[in-house]
Amino acid sequence: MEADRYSPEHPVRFVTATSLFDGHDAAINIMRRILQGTGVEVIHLGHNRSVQEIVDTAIQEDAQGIAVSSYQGGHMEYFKYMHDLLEERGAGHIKIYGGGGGVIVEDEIAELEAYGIAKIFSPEDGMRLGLQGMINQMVEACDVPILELGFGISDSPSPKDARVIARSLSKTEMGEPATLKLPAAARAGAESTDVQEVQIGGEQPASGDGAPHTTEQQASKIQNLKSKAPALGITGTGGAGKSTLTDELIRRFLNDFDDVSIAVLSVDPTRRRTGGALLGDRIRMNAIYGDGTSERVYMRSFATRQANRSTSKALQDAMDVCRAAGYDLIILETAGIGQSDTEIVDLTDLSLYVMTHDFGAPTQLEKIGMLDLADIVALNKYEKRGSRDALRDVRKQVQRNHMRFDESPKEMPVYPTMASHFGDPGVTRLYLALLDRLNDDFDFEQRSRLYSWDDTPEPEPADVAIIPPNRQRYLGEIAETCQDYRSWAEQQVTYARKWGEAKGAREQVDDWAPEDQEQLAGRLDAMVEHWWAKLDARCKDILDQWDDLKEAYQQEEFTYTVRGRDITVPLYRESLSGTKIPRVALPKTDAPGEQLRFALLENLPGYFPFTAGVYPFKREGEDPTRMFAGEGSPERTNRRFHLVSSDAPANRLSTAFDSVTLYGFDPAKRPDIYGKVGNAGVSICTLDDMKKLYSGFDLSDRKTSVSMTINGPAPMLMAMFLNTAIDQQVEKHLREEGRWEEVDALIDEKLGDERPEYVPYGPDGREDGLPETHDGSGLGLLGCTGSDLVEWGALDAETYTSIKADTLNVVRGTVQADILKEDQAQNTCIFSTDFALRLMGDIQQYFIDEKVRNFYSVSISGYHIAEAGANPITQLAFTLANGFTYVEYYLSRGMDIDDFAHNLSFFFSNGMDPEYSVIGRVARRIWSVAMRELYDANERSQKLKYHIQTSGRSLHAQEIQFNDIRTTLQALMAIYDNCKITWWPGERWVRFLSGSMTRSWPSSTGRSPILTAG
Ligand code: B12
Repeated sequence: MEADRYSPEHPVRFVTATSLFDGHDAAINIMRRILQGTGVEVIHLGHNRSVQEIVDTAIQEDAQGIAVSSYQGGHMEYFKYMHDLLEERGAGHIKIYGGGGGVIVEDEIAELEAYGIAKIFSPEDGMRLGLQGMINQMVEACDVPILELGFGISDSPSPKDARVIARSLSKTEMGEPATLKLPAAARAGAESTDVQEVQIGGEQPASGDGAPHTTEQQASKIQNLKSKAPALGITGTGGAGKSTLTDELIRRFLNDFDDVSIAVLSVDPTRRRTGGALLGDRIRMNAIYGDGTSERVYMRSFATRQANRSTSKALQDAMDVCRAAGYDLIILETAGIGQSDTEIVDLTDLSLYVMTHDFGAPTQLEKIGMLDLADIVALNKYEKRGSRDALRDVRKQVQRNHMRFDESPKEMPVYPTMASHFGDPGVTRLYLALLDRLNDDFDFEQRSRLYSWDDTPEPEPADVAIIPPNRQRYLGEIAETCQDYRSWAEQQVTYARKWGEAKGAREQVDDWAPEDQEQLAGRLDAMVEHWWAKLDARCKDILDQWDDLKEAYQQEEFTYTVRGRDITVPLYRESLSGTKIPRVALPKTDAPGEQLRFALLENLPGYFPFTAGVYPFKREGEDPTRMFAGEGSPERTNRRFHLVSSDAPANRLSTAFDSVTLYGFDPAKRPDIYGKVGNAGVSICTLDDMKKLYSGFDLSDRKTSVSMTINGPAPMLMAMFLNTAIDQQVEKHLREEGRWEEVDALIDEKLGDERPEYVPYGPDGREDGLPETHDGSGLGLLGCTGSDLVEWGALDAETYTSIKADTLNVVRGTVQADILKEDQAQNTCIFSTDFALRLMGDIQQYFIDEKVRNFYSVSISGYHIAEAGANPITQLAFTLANGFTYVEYYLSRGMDIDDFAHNLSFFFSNGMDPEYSVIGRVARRIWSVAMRELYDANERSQKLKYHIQTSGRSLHAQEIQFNDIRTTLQALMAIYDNCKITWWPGERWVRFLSGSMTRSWPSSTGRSPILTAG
């Protein structure tokens, strides 16, 4: 039974996040929502957060607790480091909570809790306490007045010490006076080292209208301090991108000036029903973290603690605290609630209103009070359709509001921006406008070093558009195309049925021989002719050829052609009891309507619309499996790859990278990185690592195929992979030419002691030699490349170029590289989505130019979308939409559909829901119809190829004994649905098979049944 909700007596604040290089945010999202529902103010940082970022945040936000999910391993180092850093910063009172399903095992939990982590929740805790029960435990333990929890601060902290400011702000927020001890030297002109005390907030009641409520005397004291920092108020409609814009403005201030410091105060509403709040602005702030930045930027999130008010009563005091501390600029960001959110104008010196084109009819603009009051307006998300018209309307409205009819609307302080685009000139222009105002109206005295009006053009949406404006309705068009095809097919089926009926009646007239036979026959002939004439030529062909096709599939063998190669396969399998079972069966119907319905909507495997499969038969001689591995060093994983494929006829490898690699970082000794190196994946950060990883496997062999689960840094890893494949062939060539010894000596001479080695470390330390099946190949060019050999005169450029071209032509595999689903579900994003998409386009273009024909440039993945919470239908909808987005983008770059569509592959999750039994069929049909009917693509491009991975989410601790059965059923369903390959990875240690097991579990065969991983 779910526990009752605990009601905190005091304001409780938590920072929530997932750990570094960790995109598993589903769990923490659940936990933070329940925390909010339990009355907690949650400062949510999202995924992939370093210990430093979380600790800085918890201190600046004066939180009682931190809650982190950690699924990527390295949790021992991570949580301990967090504890140590908090202690070191005098913030040991902040309690740390965590969880990570079955990844954090019992002994580790005990060790962490003994170290000082308040609690790590296991799946067993979840079962015992329920979700609410776990949250209650945390909230109750943290339900302590924050002011009673002391920071360990030395006697004379710097005025900008985050802990002092944090606590002062907490005091003013509670209506208590905050006393700041400031060096008198901070006062203009003062030279003494005396300390002066300033009291802010406290006894005097709030004025209620948001006016300052420090006493006059105090106010003048602050005034006297060096800084009368101007306050910039930023408000706007929800979803307008205020925080992203704020972040981009801060980034420009920080880049532009070495000594400008900024305090950001951000306000979000408290939920009236629960008393909790999601303080979500920090999640968009990137510029405020980084080396040395924490001294220059302080950020604090406030909840209104009183629903329906967008600014907290304490804000004026809060700004005074920041002024007194010496910040040069205060930014106050409030949630724009309703159209009359104009309080910010009273609280700040300069105000910025952020809106988008999405305001409805132009008359609505007349109701927006901020268009009357704001000093500057930003029309953000300018790349969206309709923004140009909106800009014109807003400028007109501002002109009207301010009666500035003698000026052009273009002169109005309304700036189009696209804050989510890196380096957007619109944001830079807005920044310059703000800077001008700060300098002109307040003594900000800072002139931009990096930006100028002259060098910054107006933003141009077309420059950033991934999909050209005239194609933005593509998803609608695809839906219409599929619906039209369906309607057309249904209509053709009706004609065929009627034709069949007429033909049948005509035949009966012959047999029956009625009196008016001749007349009837003539009329029926006309009817037969009528319906036949209505049928489309394609449908006539289908009906004409039905019997021949049926006969062809009733022979012993069938021959078909794939890319010019004839493949002959048996058409029957024999059961143990001797029954001959056809591998493909046509529907047993003579009715033309039914025949046509089958052919148009289902069809045999290998025939449009490929519902049953894209090839006539399953591939023989290569199992639909991949050997999945990745742990520790490249050498260790290489040994593993050799072991798991030792007796396989084809080397089908699948690579799991560690989370440090997944996020494009280098391994490092910093504890929150160190613990994750080589954990749950292989650590690859150089070309040499990649060469070692696949050494002993000929990547150009037709029987070798490699898949790589990498997305954010996919372009870089792909480059490493291709170079590995090329250098392998260079080495092979030199050996075949009998020149290897000579070149080997040259490399020795060039690299000396720096020449890298394959160092096989195993679980027991350094091991000797290469794996048994490793022929020593692929290691010769460690430390150098084929092009180095050209430079050193050891290889002629022509030979190298031809080896390169041949290799690119034959190399086989898949790189996941799907950035859209990263943005939606898996979160290994390291660049902006636009930029990452452009990189994907570059890679696809390279594949076309260099004729990389046997490699999938992307694996468009629904798996992660499903595992993050989608049902089978939404999984498919998002995934196909993403696939079509790539199509549209590549087309917009001028690529021909038939040059790239065959490089696209798909990847779905199979769970237990009934829809999973047909997910492949539905996907194939939609894809092929859209490809043929809308994009005019050739047959090869119409074939959607996908693989399935069994659902990790469907595995759980409650019925752990059924997990294997579930997985097997899912895999079976996938095979029945004719998926290209099913992921049956081979991991020796299925420690995390269910994510709920609490100890390492060596499988008895040395090959695990199935390991789930994305
Ligand atoms: C869902 C999932 C995914 C989804 C994540 C979607 C998302 N946005 O969150 C996707 C498919 C994207 C994914 C990807 C990957 N995954 Co994954 N994933 C899982 C899975 C199936 C479930 C994790 C989960 O969210 N559980 C739901 C939570 C609520 O339940 P729970 O984990 O049991 O947690 C309990 C308690 O610990 C507690 N709890 C948890 N956190 C917190 C926090 C707080 C504050 C509190 C109070 C309580 C609490 O709540 C639960 C109560 O019962 C697990 C396997 C499994 N079945 O557990 C693998 C698993 C975690 N993934 C794994 C791996 C390796 C990966 C990848 C690295 C694979 C790869 N090579 O690409 C990627 C990396 C992604 C990334 N960006 O970091 C491994 C980790 C192995 C390891 N560390 O050694 C696992 C264990 C699977 C496996 N067997 O290999 N994954």
